[in-house]
Amino acid sequence: MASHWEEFYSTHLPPTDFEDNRKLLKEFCERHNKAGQRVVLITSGGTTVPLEHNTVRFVDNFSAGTRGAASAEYFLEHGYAVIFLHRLKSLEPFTRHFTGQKFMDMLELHERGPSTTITVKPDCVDIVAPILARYKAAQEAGRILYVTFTTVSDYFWLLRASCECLAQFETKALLYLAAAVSDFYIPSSELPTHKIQSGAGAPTISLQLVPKLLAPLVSLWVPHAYVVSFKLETDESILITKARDSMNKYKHKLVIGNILQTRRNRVVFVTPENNYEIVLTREQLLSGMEIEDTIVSNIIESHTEFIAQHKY
Ligand code: 9Z3
Repeated sequence: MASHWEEFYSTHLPPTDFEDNRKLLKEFCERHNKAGQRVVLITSGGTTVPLEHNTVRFVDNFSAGTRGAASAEYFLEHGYAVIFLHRLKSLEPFTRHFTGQKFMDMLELHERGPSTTITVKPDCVDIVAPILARYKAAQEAGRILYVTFTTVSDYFWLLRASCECLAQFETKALLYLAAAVSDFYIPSSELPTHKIQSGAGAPTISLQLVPKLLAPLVSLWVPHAYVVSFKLETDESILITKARDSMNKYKHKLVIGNILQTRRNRVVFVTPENNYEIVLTREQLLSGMEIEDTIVSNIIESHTEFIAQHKY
């Protein structure tokens, strides 16, 4: 009998731009693997669960993609090649620093007819320049690949395709699964084609469990990689138990637990050996420090040890 995840792939079509993305992933991975690079797959942002095939309405979640986008910058800084698999329109590395009106407020317009120019305000140059320099360096070296998803089904297809390309890196591949993936969905076969009409009264919507892809990912798709998953909870009293359960079940290398409201300043690392916390103080947060800086440094240290242990 086909497992739950196999059944999912046999009953859900890949996204329309799937083959293009697969080609890009293949090219990116082959180039960096040949160069002996380490690579990280970062998943980031929330997934949607459509309520209709011609989707007008969908179920979504809170994730802004801050964790993934910030972490991507730190992995690039440490020399990793980065596949940034993220929700369309969620935060992206580098541009995340200039969202909303921030960007406009940093510019000055000098209207001189045909020789009109735009400059960065002098007091903003120290903010923009280092970010721009890091952005350009990553682009010019071709060290980051952006791939987008919207629905949970798109995400599933692109995650498996990414893993298929990452397998060749063996222990040099790191998976950093920070996306907030829906646990529930409506299978394609049960979706109405057209917009749900209100005339028929309030609909009862029945969701089903999505397959847990961490199982085939760890044991079949990238069996030699260093896999890190995140566990989100809202109830502190169950966080560590749930994170530990996930580690025992999937037998990967690290689960990072976090609570919705405190996720920017506190996380718990649950490893096969122990648990430990990373906490930022109010002062550290106010000074602009980001918890992802420490999370990424700690993971890279463990990934380096892991690679060394598996060399023969
Ligand atoms: C996380 O726990 C991430 O840290 C956040 C980051 C989504 C909380 P933001 O995008 O938030 O910076 O706003 N990601 C994993 C969430 C998740 O759904 N994990 C599954 C679970 O908890 C397991 S894969 O059951």
